[in-house]
Amino acid sequence: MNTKRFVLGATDPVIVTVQQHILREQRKHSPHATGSFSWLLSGITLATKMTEARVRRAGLLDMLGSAERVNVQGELQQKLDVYANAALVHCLGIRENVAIIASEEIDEAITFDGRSGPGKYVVVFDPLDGSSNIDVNVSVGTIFSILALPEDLRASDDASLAVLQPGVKQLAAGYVVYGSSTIMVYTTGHGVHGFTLDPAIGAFVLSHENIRMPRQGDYYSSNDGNWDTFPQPYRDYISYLRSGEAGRRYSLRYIGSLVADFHRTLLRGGVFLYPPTDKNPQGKLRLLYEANPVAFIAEQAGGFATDATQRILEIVPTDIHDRTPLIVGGPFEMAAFEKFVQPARRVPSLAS
Ligand code: AHM
Ligand code: MG
Repeated sequence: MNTKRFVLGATDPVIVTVQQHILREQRKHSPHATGSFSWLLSGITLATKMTEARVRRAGLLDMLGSAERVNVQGELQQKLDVYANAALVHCLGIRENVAIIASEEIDEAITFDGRSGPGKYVVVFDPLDGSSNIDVNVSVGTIFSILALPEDLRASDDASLAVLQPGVKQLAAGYVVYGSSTIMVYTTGHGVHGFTLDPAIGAFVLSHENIRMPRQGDYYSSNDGNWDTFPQPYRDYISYLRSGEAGRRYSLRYIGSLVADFHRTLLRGGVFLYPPTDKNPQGKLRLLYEANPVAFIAEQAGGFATDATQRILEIVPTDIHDRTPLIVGGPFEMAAFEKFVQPARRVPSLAS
């Protein structure tokens, strides 16, 4: 029988969705991959599309304001925090390859399959980052990190042991920003790629391939309201950036949603800092589901992330909700930071 082949013409749109991209990358870097990993990531993209639909219509759906519940961090949960968390728990819970999850909004790690089933991944996430911005129509996001289930974990072990792995062990990390458009950025250790949600077709479509951070940017990003309680070396560093001595006078950009502040820093360069403060002496941001994913992405894009004493990705967590100072930025800014804040470890190969 004669079958007609459909051939795209030069003017036809050629799109690459995030699922296609993941499969293509897997074929390139892990030819024996089973597709299980892309199945897991499709659970995350589905959950983020559910959340994005609510974020877009929040004011029309009684989705604004507090849920009148306090999470493990002692923070008042917003209705959208609760919804975004439930969407991820649901979408990952029906992926049989996910063994354990941990969330900013849940006290303990959750085991899906008793670790005797086929689950081999651990997923850690901040379902809705920047929740103080939800009610005022400012960008918020979802951040995630994927780890392998340790092979030596026994069924009787506490599930959080599977989660307490340093960031260097991440298999993949990413985030979605619900901004003026919705963008997903991910890495599996082979560069950083960005996808814009096309609402007409409901798919994340490749829009930013192989993102590299600029060597030097124009912005620093920190909560200047905390200036008086920043340790002196941080104040000296920021004063240096403002002074023009770095070859340009840096401007301040601060949204108050890590995911949005980091996304700008990734594309435009510069530095984001959340130093220790009087209120948060250990830093405010959470290591496992905020700092680690961002650090993995930054390093893959040519930047670096530190807590001012060591590389973020090498910190060994002791609790799933551990906090850390976070300084993340491009090559120029991170090399300069090293000179101001001791004993920050040398920034590998970025100093020039
Ligand atoms: P959240 O995950 O509960 O929203 O809190 C984390 C947020 C980050 O997105 C942001 O960088 C930081 O808190 C802002 O904190 P501050 O308001 O102290 O500047
Ligand atoms: Mg957060």
